[in-house]
Amino acid sequence: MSKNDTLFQRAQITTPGGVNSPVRAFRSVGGTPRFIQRAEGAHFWDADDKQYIDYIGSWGPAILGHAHPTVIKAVQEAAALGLSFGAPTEGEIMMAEEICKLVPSIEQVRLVSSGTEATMSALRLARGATKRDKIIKFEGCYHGHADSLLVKAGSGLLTFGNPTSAGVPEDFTKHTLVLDYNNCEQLEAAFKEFGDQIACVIVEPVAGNMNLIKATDAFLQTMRRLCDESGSILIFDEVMCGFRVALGGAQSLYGITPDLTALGKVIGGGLPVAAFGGRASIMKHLAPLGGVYQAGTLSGNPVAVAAGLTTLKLIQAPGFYDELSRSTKRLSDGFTALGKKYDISFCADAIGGMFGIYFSKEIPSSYSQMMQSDTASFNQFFHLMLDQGVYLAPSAFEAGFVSIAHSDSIIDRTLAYAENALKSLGKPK
Ligand code: HOZ
Repeated sequence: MSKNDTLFQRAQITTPGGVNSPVRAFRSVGGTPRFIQRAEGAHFWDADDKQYIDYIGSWGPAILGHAHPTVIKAVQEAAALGLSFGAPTEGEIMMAEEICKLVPSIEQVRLVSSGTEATMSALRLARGATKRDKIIKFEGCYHGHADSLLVKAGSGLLTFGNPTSAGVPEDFTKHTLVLDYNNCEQLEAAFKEFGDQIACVIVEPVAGNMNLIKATDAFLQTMRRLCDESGSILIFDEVMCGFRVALGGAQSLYGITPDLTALGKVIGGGLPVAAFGGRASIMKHLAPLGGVYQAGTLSGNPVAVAAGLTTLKLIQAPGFYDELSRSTKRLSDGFTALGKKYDISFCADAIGGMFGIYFSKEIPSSYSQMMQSDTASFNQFFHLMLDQGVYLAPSAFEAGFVSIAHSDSIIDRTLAYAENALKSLGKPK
């Protein structure tokens, strides 16, 4: 029995499903999760000391590659000064200044510890500032596990949503309207019906939780206009795509200014830092200035901030995003070319350091299109890649991540393994 098997059996005794976050359990792809013992650059090693090229990068944060020496040094130095104070530090000011400089729509920012906290707090702030209850989200966008966001579409187009998780009372979701991603007509209809009651629209401008799906310009422009016309707040959830697709986030690529932005992942450089921020006129509603309560013992933790701040400095190196985007595109173009070569419904897409691979004829643009992809072929492909030492996200519905440490030779090796895998897959159509 492998050490991974032994650890998985042991883990299941004391931890539900053996993991601390469900997708890590390999339930959708089957098999034994790999227990990771160490990581460096573009690679990690499992409990059996098998090396993998890592394409999840801790689900986004590892943009510099794992264990970047400058980040590790900053963390060690900060740790030596004390792990947590529960009182403000200069590092938090520097972090806030850096975020406001890099994302101009953010005039003020509050640091928290997870993406879920960031989106949940942004939502409460939007409701508090507008004194409205209703919110709009989009099918397939994941904004963390706050109650009112674990919601799927209701029975009709303009009916409010139903819980997607046990334990979420229907009452908690009755203010959440769930619309189709990239569907401007539905947005128009929703605002026509409920415009003056809508506190906010929350969206992943580049969705990364239904695999990678890019918003269209028209979709984001329509929601910006409708929010302006109705006095609703536009929240960009850039927990995944912020500092990932471009230095200024997806908002800088699309040229759209949200009112509030949620950030996470890259801004912590691998430690738990997330943030939400935006217009000062909205942020002033937050305690201690205003009546919207939010707090956290480990918010702005000095060690986590040291990792985040150092990461934010390093990603500003000249040409960083050009290089990251070039490598990611090399990978996704390579995947697509293989799909064509073997006449398989298999293609890929990329933006900045994020990519998606799809067992479908075309790149999907909505959740329902994504749901039609061939997940059985993905699962086979996942294991064929894993066996060759490539760790892809263990679900057909997750995006992939490339780091600056993924050299051309690592990517070309990945593509050679993908070719082997696709050849042995046969011809799923
Ligand atoms: N929220 C991630 C999936 N989109 C999973 C995070 C994790 O398991 O680490």
